[in-house]
Amino acid sequence: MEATLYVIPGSHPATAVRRMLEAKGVDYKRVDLMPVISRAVLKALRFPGITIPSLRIDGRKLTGSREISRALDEIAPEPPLFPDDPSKRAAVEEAELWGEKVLADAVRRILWNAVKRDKKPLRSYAEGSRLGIPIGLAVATAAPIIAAELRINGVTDEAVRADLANLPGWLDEVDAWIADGTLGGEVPNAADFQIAAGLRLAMTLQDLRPAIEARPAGELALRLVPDFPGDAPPILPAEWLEPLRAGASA
Ligand SMILES: N[C@@H](CCC(=O)N[C@@H](CS)C(=O)NCC(=O)O)C(=O)O
Repeated sequence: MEATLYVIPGSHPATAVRRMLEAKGVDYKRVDLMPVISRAVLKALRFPGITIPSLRIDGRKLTGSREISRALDEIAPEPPLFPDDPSKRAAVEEAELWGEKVLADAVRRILWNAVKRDKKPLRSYAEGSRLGIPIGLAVATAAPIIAAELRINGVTDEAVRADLANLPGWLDEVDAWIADGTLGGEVPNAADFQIAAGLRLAMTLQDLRPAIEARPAGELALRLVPDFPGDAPPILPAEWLEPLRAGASA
């Protein structure tokens, strides 16, 4: 089976799909793209969308981590990413949707806001990638890409402050899903991979990691995504992080 996965270094939904492919034993070629430039490449390749992850597999072109998880279960059914039982499947689909639309979007906003303040950590997110240009050059010329990503993703300070205030409640939600068995089972499901990858990217920010790593949610993220590039030192304003400290000491 021929598969090519288009990724951006440090992309959490792309990492979710990589781990799904690995779990199913599907070999794939990885193509690393620069953010924003990725849009033109995917358009030129006639994918149905212009976002990462996009996957060419078995003659199909797919864009979107949730579209891909469903297609992978058709193409390579074992081990399944969704349970057979309809009510269990509905719970996994709900958690997966939340992981994509709520958690992953928030983590993306938080990361780009941090990078706007200090772009030096960008280099660490590109570790192990093959962008076709030296990493130093990519980082040195990143300013227009950062500006575009701030716009594309609605990265305002207000939005990011709200995300950080919401994070403790979101972590409680993930812990509750682990407790009720929706997440964290023996065979990882699509929601496990989606949510673990989002949390794992969040944990590359030293500002966030202490609030996540010791809880069931953090353990799930480290178990399913042991390796994730990137390490950002404390960057965000201390007062924005107050809700996390309050949550950690509660
Ligand atoms: N929600 C989408 C992810 C869409 C998305 O925003 N992907 C980012 C990478 S994490 C992207 O393509 N960024 C490049 C850009 O928008 O220019 C999914 O789960 O597939």
